[in-house]
Amino acid sequence: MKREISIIGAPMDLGQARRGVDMGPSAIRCAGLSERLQRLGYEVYDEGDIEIEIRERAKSTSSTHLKNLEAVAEGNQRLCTKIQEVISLGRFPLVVGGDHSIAIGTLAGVSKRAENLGVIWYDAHGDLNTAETSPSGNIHGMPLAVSLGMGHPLLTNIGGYLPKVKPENIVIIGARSLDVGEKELIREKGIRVYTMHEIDRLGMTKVMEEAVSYLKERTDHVHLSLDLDGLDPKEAPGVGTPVVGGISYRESHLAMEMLAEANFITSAEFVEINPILDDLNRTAEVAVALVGSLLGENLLFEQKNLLTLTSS
Ligand code: EXY
Ligand code: MN
Ligand code: MN
Ligand code: MN
Repeated sequence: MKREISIIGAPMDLGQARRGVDMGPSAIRCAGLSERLQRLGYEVYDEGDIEIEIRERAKSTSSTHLKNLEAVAEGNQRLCTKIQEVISLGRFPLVVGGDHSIAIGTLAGVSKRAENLGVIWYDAHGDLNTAETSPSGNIHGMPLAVSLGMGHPLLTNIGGYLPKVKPENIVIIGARSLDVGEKELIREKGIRVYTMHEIDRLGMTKVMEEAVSYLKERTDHVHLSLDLDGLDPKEAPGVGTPVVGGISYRESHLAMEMLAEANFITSAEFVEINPILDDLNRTAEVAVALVGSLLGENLLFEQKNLLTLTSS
């Protein structure tokens, strides 16, 4: 049974305008990511960081309002290749960002092996904009649409195939800031969304039970894409696009613990940690604690609760 995890840093800050999110991988390493996983009993390989162009050299050359398009695409192609390499070694890919545009490369990397990739998108936002609907031109607001095959071909064709995910295999959790075009797309494609309203109303237990059984029925691999801005900014302040009224720290742990129990997550990424905007290194510490819960940490006992981490 393989219990090997590869940490892949993706210091991407070109999918949005604020400085500092490229320091996310470093912050999360400082917060003790490897050690936490080793204590749980996993074999941990830190693959280092994917090369990302620096902002000063990364202007878009083509006629598009998508910011830093070519450099975002190149970084994501490298990330995709790295993930496929890690998967071929039978290891669980754990990607740390970086802004959420890196999900384009992650999903391109993990989807290749799946017939029916499932995606849990834990986020205040839908990240479902296209060039036409985006209010900002920021690619970190687009990765889920890109993965559905919608958007600039330089992005949708990463990995050499499209789409990476079917709309019925997506579950969004924590949404509370959706643009008009994103809402239309959600309705048109029938994407399952648990907004904060549903979380308040049903409770996180019910939301996760439903999400897990929905995805178990229809997918063969499930990727968790966790944007730290899904949490309330009081508890995870170091993010570039905070939205009040978010998921609590404890609800987030409960969600991760339920995913650990379900034992069906085959890849994960933690994104949008911006140490410049943080309160010391609090948000990275939250991320590391959530990774611990996702991968089987037990609150009461030192006892190991290793997940299968099936990678094939
Ligand atoms: N919907 C807005 C946009 O497209 O510009 C904000 C997107 C923020 C995306 C964040 C990280 O999840
Ligand atoms: Mn950079
Ligand atoms: Mn996001
Ligand atoms: Mn977000």
